Amino acid sequence: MLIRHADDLTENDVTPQDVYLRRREFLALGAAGIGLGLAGEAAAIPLKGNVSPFSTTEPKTSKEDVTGYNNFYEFGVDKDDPARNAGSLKTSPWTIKIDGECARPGTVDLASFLRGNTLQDRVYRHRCVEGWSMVIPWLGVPLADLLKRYQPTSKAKYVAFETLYRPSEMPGQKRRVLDWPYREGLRIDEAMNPLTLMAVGLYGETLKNQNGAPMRLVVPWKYGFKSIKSIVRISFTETQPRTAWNLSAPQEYGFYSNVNPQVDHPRWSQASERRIGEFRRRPTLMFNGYGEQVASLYRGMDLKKFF
Ligand SMILES: Nc1nc2c(c(=O)[nH]1)N[C@H]1C(S)=C(S)[C@@H](COP(=O)(O)O)O[C@H]1N2
Ligand SMILES: [Mo]
Repeated sequence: MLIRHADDLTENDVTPQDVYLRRREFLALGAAGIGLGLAGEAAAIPLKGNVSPFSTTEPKTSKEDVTGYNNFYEFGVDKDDPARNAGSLKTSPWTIKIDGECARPGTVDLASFLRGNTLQDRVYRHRCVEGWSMVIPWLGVPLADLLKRYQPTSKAKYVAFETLYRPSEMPGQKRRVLDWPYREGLRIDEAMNPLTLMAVGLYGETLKNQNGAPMRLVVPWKYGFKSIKSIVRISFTETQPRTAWNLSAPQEYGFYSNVNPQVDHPRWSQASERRIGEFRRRPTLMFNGYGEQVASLYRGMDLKKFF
């Protein structure tokens, strides 16, 4: 398996044969699924990625917990609701619209995304604002590789993301728990940071619906809610986008939402966390342990004000 720095990977890199074959398998099965008129959740298809130097070597959270203990309010607010209810979501066909401040607006579809990119295997820490954490082996592509193709203009200061709005398949959207669709946003330099991943799989398979199939964001130095699931729109914007949790409780959830043990949530401490599968709490690390990669993005900012 190739081990190279993420920055060294270019579109011209030769795709390893096994990745290529698995992609063909994926596409073939995807097409078969459509042909048979299958509704609901696509069967998990094996995927493979190159090992990334950004991966942590900490023990991974079990696949059962990663796919069974979720936050995805479109399918209910309890941790086991997404696994029970997300089968109703049809993830094929799927396109993401890319618009706003860019020279080449367009659409991405999952199949061409997989054909055009070398996947990376990234084992990331994941810290939920609620005080628990996991270690998850994602498969995905640096978001920057995708965004650059649409040629953001100099006015593109932020990137806004939107989840699908389809109450017939996302029963949680029938209640106004949040102002649907779920929305998130990043500053452009955060979006372009090599850690920021557009994930299409985990544990060597395509994403399960409860984890945000078919494509979801992963921003490992921020609280989990920034990692928006089942994305259908990405917009380059000049002004800071509204985000679902900030709209719902602005005093509790700011735009930045960087993991920060020194800034408590108004209703609880953020100094420690419980790793799912463990019993003792462990201290929470600044930027979730990714300070080496991202601390420079926030130099000179008051992180209590910009929480
Ligand atoms: N569309 C959407 N995206 C979402 C959420 C959600 O409710 N809706 N929950 C967020 C929260 S709070 C967390 S912790 C992560 C959980 O991701 P996981 O279930 O894959 O671990 O997804 C985030 N993305
Ligand atoms: Mo979360």
